[in-house]
Amino acid sequence: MPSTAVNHPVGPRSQAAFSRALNLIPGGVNSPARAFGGVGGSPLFIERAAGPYLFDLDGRRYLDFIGSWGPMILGHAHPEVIEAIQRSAERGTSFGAPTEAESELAERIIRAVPSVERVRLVNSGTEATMSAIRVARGVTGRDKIVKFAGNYHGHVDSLLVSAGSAAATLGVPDSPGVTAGAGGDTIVLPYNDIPSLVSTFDRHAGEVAAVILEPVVGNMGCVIPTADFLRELRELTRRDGAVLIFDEVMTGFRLSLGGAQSLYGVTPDMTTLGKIVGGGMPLGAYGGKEEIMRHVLPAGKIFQAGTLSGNPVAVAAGNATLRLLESDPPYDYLESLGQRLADGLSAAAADAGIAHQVQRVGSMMTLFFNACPVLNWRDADLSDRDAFARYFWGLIGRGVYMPCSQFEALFFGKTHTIEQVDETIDAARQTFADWG
Ligand code: KE4
Repeated sequence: MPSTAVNHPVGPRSQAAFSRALNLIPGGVNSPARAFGGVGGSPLFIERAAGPYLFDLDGRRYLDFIGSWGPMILGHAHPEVIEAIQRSAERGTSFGAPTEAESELAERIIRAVPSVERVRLVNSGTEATMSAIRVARGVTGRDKIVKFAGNYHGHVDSLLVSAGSAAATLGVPDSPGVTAGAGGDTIVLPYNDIPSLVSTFDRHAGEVAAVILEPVVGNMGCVIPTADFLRELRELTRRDGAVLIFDEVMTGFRLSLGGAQSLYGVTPDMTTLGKIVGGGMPLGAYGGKEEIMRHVLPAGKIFQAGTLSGNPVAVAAGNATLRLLESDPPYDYLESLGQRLADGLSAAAADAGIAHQVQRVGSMMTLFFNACPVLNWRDADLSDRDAFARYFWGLIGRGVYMPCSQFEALFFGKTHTIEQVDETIDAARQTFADWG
């Protein structure tokens, strides 16, 4: 674990692998969040993972605080999840026909998530949010949607407007290729800003199909809703007849078994899910009130489809993961680890005289290099990106793998230990000490 000597963070085999990939895949990666664009340098190429650890091509071990950007709440390669995947794959990988396992996963989601009475399984968080927006527009007959700057909902054209995550990290929050037609009905507001919400519903009464948000934001770093924000949003949308969509792709099954909506006691009309719900396999879901979901084809007329939707192998991973979360909820343990890590990182930064904020809900958290609390994208954008990059590389060199952007949340899971949290805090102390 973390040593005082900082190894050269990226070994020769990772560097060679990246050179090869650059000639084959745009930017050498299949998702820009992995490109280390926000911290410079080249990415580590991973050979395998187990529990809380990643192992790169050069045989180096890292304590993983990305967890595949959220799914790995049970740790990597959990034996019961792996066994479920193997057993399912041996019976065939895809049928293009319904299976009982899909109903089992649907039952688990409906049982856990308060807003979900009916659910449709898809292949990613992006598909889930894209579909939910279409359903909301189809059901209400309205065109406009409201999102919040710094929130990321996948690469849906109408939502790639002032987007967070890699879009913010790499400076394309409004991506080329998104046409005025695709984004023209999207209203972008500051997160946590109730007055702008009220004035928007005054000005566009009866025109808003849906408001979509991250109920706890991970994609501009961890930004927490103020006490009234979610409640006011629920009341305004109920009064106006707009569909309230909680994008819980990241927070679902992360913050509690029922996600942020259970934690904060605010029930949306629709919820989108991903990441943990698939146990690390390609699986997303969207659902909500029966009176809304009954309009989805073939029950209703709103089209949404997918060759591999409800794929049996992905569903097996999802069922195994949710079964383990239901039978032995890790949330109290994760809360205690999170408090320890937050307190320790904050103390290390404070002792080094480094301006910072630690913002956390459960096992998602961000250390902002920022002198002020971060309530919205404008605040987050003032964070010191260079300081974050130095922190990131200092920890990598000490065997700790943090998210490669100031505008992402870190995650940890059930296989992380108190000792590993303490070692992470020590690695941060050593890193800050090197700053001189
Ligand atoms: P996917 O299409 O990547 O499965 O989900 C999109 C998405 C939707 N909603 C929220 C709240 C999300 O966080 C995401 C995806 N999150 C990013 C990480 N911040 C995925 C990492 C990546 O893009 O590679």
